[in-house]
Amino acid sequence: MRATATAQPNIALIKYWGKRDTELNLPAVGSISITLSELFTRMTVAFDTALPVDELLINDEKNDKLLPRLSHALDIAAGANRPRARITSECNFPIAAGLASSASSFAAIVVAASAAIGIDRPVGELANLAGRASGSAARSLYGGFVELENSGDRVVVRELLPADAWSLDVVVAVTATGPKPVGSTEAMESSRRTSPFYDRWVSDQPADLASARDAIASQDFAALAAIAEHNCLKMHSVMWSSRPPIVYWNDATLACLQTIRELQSDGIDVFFTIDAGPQVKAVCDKAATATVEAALRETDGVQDILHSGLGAGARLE
Ligand code: 2P0
Repeated sequence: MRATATAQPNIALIKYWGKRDTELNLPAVGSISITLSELFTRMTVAFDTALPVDELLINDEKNDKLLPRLSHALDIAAGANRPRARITSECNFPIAAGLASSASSFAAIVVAASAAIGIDRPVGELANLAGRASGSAARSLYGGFVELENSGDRVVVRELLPADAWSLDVVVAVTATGPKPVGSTEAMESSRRTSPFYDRWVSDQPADLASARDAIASQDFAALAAIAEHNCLKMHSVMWSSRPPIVYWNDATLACLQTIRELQSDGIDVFFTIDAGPQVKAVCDKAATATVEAALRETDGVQDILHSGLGAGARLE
């Protein structure tokens, strides 16, 4: 009745933004991500028939804000008639600030809850259930480069390249640590309803996915950089053109982009990506990590730097 699982967040290089079916939480577009190694969420689920309601502790503090969605994830993994549970989560990076904490949390809870209720599920099924809880979480079931395919009434996720096949690092420039103004789920729906660019975003995505797949298969850094930056800016254009506008960037976000452009013009293998928050993620060749980290640390407004290699999918402890 009790199990612990660990999952690492993932960073999308080709982004998920928009839903085809809000009831089943099916994405409107496929996506490609990299799973990180150094950041983690470790989640313990203990079902207890004596408990009247679910309880959640994150880093030893009671948290009622995230509880409803995690309770919903327990229903998905263990059935709505399940016993109530004590959920204990340990997370070594800021929550709800655009660092993909929901991906690692929902991946970990689905793995832990399945084991705690006594159901042995293959990884593809766990990914499908995690995706119903939170779209990006489906990708954290796998390590390295991961593709989530958008077809049918379930998500299909697969590893494109293992974590150790390509020596890349991700340097995260943290430019603000508070929670974001609008959550991704609500922001995506607003984009779908109101952005004049939304339909084009959806219809162009297969071409971007194909370009990224080719770049990953041939480990062509320049090609991956070009398509990932393009796809990221396109997603933010959809957000900016929504009504009301969804702008997650701050001054330091833009300053980091400028720093990365300067590094690129010095011949450094680095590119940026930005999610539903103001942090800038710089993906670089491991040989360039120290240079990229130093340059971002000196950039105005950068509060902290995290860095990580590529890592493994979610697993039971
Ligand atoms: C991604 N993001 O592909 C994109 C890029 C944010 C920007 O997936 O509503 O928390 O739970 O399915 O997965 C964040 O959205 O959304 C996200 P839900 P989720 O990583």
